[in-house]
Amino acid sequence: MTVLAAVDLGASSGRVMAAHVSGNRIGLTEAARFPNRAVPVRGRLYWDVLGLWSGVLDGLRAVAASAGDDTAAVGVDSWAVDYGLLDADGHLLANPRCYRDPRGAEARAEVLARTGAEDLFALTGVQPQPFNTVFQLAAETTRAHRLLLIPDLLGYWLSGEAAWEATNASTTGLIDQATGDWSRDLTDALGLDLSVLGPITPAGTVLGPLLPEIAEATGLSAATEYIATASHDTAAAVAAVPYETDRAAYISCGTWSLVGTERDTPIATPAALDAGFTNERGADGTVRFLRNVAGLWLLSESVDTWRRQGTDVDLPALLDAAAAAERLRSVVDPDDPRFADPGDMPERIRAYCAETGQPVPATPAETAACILDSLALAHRRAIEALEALTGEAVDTVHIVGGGSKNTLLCQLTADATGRTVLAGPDEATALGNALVQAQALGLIEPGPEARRAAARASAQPRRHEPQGPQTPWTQASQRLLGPNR
Ligand code: LFR
Repeated sequence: MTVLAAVDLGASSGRVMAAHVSGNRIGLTEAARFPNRAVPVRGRLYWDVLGLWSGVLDGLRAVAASAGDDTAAVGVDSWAVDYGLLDADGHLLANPRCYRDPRGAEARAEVLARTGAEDLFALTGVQPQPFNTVFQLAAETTRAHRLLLIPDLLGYWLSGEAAWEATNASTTGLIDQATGDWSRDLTDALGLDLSVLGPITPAGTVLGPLLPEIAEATGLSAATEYIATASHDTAAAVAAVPYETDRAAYISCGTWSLVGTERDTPIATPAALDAGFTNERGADGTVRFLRNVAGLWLLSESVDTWRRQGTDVDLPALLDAAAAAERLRSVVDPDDPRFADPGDMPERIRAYCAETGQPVPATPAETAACILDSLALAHRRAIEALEALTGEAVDTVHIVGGGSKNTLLCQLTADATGRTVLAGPDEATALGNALVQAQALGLIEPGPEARRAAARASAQPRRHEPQGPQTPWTQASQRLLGPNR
């Protein structure tokens, strides 16, 4: 049996999964998991990329120990937009910053003053979020020789080959959506150095074998290929959605909830800009038309805060208590900018509720209920906007990724949207990473249809039908967003 190593780096953990391919079915087993978190230093926020690198090598060693020479390839995906800068000899110049670092917001204002938000959106199709690579880059003066996004950086360390993989490159805000290539007009206008970027590599490109020293250090065979998989984690997750109908939307649910559909063409209209949507590229060049909703980040930051303050939190018990709590007692807009930075989330939620004249959540259970109700409402808002912008009805919502294990959030999303929710796979990112690798090696037929069939063969989603009346959700939605949105 062929084994593929899918390295998946998320904002709160990294993992190396062994993907066993048999026919068009992929079964995943976890070889290693290690924590990840942004590290604050003097008001700045960094990633511990060398800690991640050590975790990746340990994970590959574990794959080699169990699958040995059956391991045909390795592919890496991670969150988007962040990068490492290299000198002319290929050495890392500085520790990569985290996208929640404050520097992007200021640069965003300066860039938008020059380009205009609507023109920039029309050019790139990418929602101008403060963390986009374009704004981060505009905030730094660099003598770098190369810029590599995080998965491409790790791929370079593993294979010696530099690549600029298309799905992740599409998130940078530096690509002209009409050509699919870096926009020289934009980099010239902003005074950015285009020479740090190289040719775009399609997802599913075999870059070549692992470097000999990496094969030796991990115990993998010297013939193991490195594949530029769909290296944006969300693109990998979307590549593994087990679609059953063509009227389905997805929510890739984890730190963020990415709510969208796959299309052939982008929508870069002022209405899409206003509604917070973006156009990113998927495997096989599809357009991932989606909105970033602040996701389970609000809950994970709350849990961290309680633990820091000495309250012992058991997550399953907390979710049971949140399920039993009164529904829609108080709701927040999870996308309010005050929730974007790391920190005391329960306090910010209390302040939001007090300011908006709602009951203030006093206990962890009430706070968790508020967060999950609010996320379900934000999912509903995004699905409704999606339908309005695409003119296409959505009857099924696939929730994939780690958040699909949160059965309460899945049920509340079904209730709030009035639509069937299909939950899982929870390891969609690793599965999509492996599916794209399997296609690159010819183990699975090429093209999106064969990939979706393989995703269906590899997953058993859990079904949630909407329960209870829609009226309370509609009323809460108006309370949250105002009657006109
Ligand atoms: C999800 C994700 C989102 C991206 C955000 C920041 O993990 O990749 O798609 O907008 O992280 O990179």
